[in-house]
Amino acid sequence: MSKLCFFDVLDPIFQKNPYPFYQALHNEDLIYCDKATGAYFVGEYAEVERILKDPSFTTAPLSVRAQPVMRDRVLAQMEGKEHSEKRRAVLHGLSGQYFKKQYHPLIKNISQELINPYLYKGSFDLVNEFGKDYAILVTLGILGLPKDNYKEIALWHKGVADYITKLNLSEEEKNTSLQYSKNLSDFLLPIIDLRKIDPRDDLISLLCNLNNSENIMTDSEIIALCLNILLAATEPADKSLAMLFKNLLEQPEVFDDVYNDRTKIRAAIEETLRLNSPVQLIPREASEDCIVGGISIKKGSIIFNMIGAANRDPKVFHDPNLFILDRRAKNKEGFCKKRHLAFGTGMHACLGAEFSLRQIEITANVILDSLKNLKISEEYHFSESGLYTRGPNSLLLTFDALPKFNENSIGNTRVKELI
Ligand code: 2IO
Repeated sequence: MSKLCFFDVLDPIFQKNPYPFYQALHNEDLIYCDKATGAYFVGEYAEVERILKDPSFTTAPLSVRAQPVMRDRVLAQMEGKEHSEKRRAVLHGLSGQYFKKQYHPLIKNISQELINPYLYKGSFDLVNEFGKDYAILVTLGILGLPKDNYKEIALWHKGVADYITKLNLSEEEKNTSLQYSKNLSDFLLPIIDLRKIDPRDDLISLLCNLNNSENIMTDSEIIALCLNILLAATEPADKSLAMLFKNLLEQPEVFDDVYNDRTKIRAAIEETLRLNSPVQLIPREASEDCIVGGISIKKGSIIFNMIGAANRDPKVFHDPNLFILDRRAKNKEGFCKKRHLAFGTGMHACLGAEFSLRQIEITANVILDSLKNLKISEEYHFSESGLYTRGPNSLLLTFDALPKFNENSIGNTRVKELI
């Protein structure tokens, strides 16, 4: 039976580095319980998997965590026919059929355009000078939203994300988040009206025209679905991309291996998602009295599934704290008994999983093809943050700068042709 261990989820030591807490959880078979709120934190792989697959652990926590800023129910709050229909529709909009034609060039162009200004510089911060803009621009692209004021939308998105993912927001911060959510809604509403009359080939048009005979969606339902996608597609993207490059560049021989054989990028992304899961917590509520890890838990209790801990469970992953590129290929040797839970599991498992893997793969290729002699800067100090969604605060990289365009020496050669 697990031991109940009271802790403070807001403890700065835990926030700074939760990984030793995860290790203790596995070594000593613990379930944490937050002293202030009474919420449980479960990290054993088998229990997390069971809880996520068992509908008696509901997504009710999202009605307080997410609904106020999503302005209506998100997909994870739905079930039955409504859930399967809407989920299938969004999945279809993100599927391979559109990917090659639309999303691949979109993602590639955004990545290239964002990287171009740094080609002559020889250094950049992959999180703050690339990843954050990249994440929001790709999401706006797939939704088919205008990009002209993307910086403002990124700010509003951050406010909405904070409301859901920060565990200690002040009343003032909550009000700012609610205002930003309203701003996003005001931005979306006229576009939704346009797409209803004149649909285009984008996800937002698909959402607007989802209404079948028995199920007419209200504007707030459409907005909630748009905000759901905006958040779920943006929030983890820069974090995963930066951790991928950090993991690769920390082991130069692994970097070279992937550089020379790009089919290995997928494995590197998957291993990054396991080791540095961008979504660390998935909340559920016990709809009846239950037993978790042998401990009795009362109906109505909140349970945070610690994805970051489950993905380092030594019962499932050999040497769980190490980045092992071919871990999944070595499953027969016990390196990886199951797939990571970074996308969750069960009926609410991430519907953008395949899309996001392809997205990060395309961008990683653009970066690898554009930047030669890529290294982590000697001035770089790693730090990461976030309890719910977690990622590096920055990632300073250096590479060989292209020679500056010089009219006298290269005459009429256009910069474009040089790249
Ligand atoms: C609105 C937390 C980035 C989702 C969400 C809280 C619902 C759902 C998730 C992920 C990732 C976000 N939950 N995506 O954990 O849509």
